[in-house]
Amino acid sequence: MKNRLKGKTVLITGATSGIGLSCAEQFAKAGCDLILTGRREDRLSEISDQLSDKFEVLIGTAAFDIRDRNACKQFVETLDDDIDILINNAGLARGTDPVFDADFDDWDAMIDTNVKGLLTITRLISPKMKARNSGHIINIGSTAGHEAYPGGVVYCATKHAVKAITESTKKDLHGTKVRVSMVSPGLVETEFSVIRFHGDKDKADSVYKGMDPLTADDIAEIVLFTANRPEHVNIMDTIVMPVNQSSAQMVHRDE
Ligand code: NDP
Ligand code: 8X3
Repeated sequence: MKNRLKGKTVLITGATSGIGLSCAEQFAKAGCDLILTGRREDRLSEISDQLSDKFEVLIGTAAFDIRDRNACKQFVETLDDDIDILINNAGLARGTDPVFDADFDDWDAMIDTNVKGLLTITRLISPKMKARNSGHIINIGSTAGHEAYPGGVVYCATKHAVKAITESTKKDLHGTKVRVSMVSPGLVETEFSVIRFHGDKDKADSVYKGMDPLTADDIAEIVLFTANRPEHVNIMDTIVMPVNQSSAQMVHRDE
């Protein structure tokens, strides 16, 4: 496949694990300079060291909480380079309780990260893209942004919001050459479920038991493909599930 990405600067939020980390690896392999963010500073410096040893690319890191709007503003003020590709990936699910039983703090964490954090970064990065008439914003949505399921009242709402934000952002930038896309995965085995179940690893493992889930690399390959299309091609959304999954609750498991 033709590489149209070499030399581009890519900002990835939530690059300390899972899909964001795989995106960092695959975009570095494609010759992109990276700016990686997340809260875990130790992981960011480890990842930066590993990728700079392996690939001839520049890697910058910034550790901050995407829920903190001032921290986001300070981070963007430090950026020297123009961002060619923004991958809005940082996000989480907390809990699977029904609406009448769920924890308010869990709701705040999801809304503040998945919706407000993504919006803040987009608000801060998109003006320069618009001014340069060039750039690509790729949001990580979810099948939960296409189908609401029980126990996912707020997580599904946040991912439906990501779908709406993607569509409105595309329309707000209509007439410019800035591209806006989304990738919407089903079950991907990362740290996602451990975090959703507040650290209960057995419960997290049971989500993927006997069903051959997607990997973070599967999704990063699709993000890379989306970014690597010719400049006149804008993929709006890619909905992707493991073959053993047909909807949020239809998951085939081997005995
Ligand atoms: P991981 O838990 O492995 O990665 C989540 C990333 O988000 C981490 O790098 C984490 O960094 C970062 N993050 C979370 N909260 C914050 C915060 N407040 N401030 C800054 N960074 C934050 O999960 P995934 O890789 O699976 O998830 C990535 C995205 O993919 C999420 O948006 C998720 O909703 C979405 N997704 C996941 C699916 C799955 O089944 N796994 C399926 C569909 C979509 P740190 O902890 O260092 O801050
Ligand atoms: C993560 C996939 O099915 O847990 O977005 O909502 S699911």
